[in-house]
Amino acid sequence: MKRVSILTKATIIALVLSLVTGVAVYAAAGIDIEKYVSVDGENWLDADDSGTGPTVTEGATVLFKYEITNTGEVDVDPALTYTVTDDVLGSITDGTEDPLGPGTTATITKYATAGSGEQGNVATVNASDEVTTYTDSDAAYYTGVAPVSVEIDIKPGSDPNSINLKSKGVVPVALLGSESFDVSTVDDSTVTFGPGEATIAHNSAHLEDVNGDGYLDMVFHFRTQELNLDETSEVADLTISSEDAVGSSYASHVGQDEVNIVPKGKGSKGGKNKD
Ligand SMILES: [Ca+2]
Ligand SMILES: [Ca+2]
Ligand SMILES: [Ca+2]
Repeated sequence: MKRVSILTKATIIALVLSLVTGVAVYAAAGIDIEKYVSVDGENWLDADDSGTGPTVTEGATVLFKYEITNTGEVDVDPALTYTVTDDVLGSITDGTEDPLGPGTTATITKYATAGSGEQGNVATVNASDEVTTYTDSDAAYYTGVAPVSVEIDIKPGSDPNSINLKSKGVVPVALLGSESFDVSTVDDSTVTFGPGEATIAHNSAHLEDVNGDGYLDMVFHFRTQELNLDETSEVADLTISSEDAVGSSYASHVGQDEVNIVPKGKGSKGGKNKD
């Protein structure tokens, strides 16, 4: 007899109460919340514990779904109302306009911008039928990861990569392919360069193996005047953007190379060292 389950104990208590009072005992109300997380809005993970959530690129949208269920068995009057708060996203709903009947579930979806590293947060529901209050909490974890790092070569064939800020011309930048990165799959309209986030100057990029390693590279040209580089610039980033689950753009791949700004500003002894 050592395996008396909690359910059995509860049933016994309910039976005893029923016998004593002559009134059947039901679970009048109760509340449950489950918080889920998704990258694509289709595959949802409960992710209650550290390490069980999805990975999301920093800056992309991460989606959360909250399912709130009245676990009660009978209608209560007044009806069960609820509020949901999230310790990171704040108020999710006050729920008061749409009270929950017994056995019914309300579903709410929210978006957030993915942060860096593992992120865990907890949603809490508080419900009331004006006599009794009920509460439940549930977590969801995800891990924000940096964009994929790619190799680039500013001014292929030149080193240093001198850029004349007064130039009215263009700067060539090669995105280097490798065994694991087929650059021909890159949509050149999603590529930007420099702090000015310049888009490509010509109608399209071209494929060429600029470093002779046997893998095709993609060569873009950007107008120098659109780069927003200045005399203090030492590096410049090439960014490839992708669309996330809600259609927002985020940096999915980033490559960086050095720049040598010319002419040097006042006080700099650049001397005769011409590009
Ligand atoms: Ca969860
Ligand atoms: Ca170069
Ligand atoms: Ca190559």
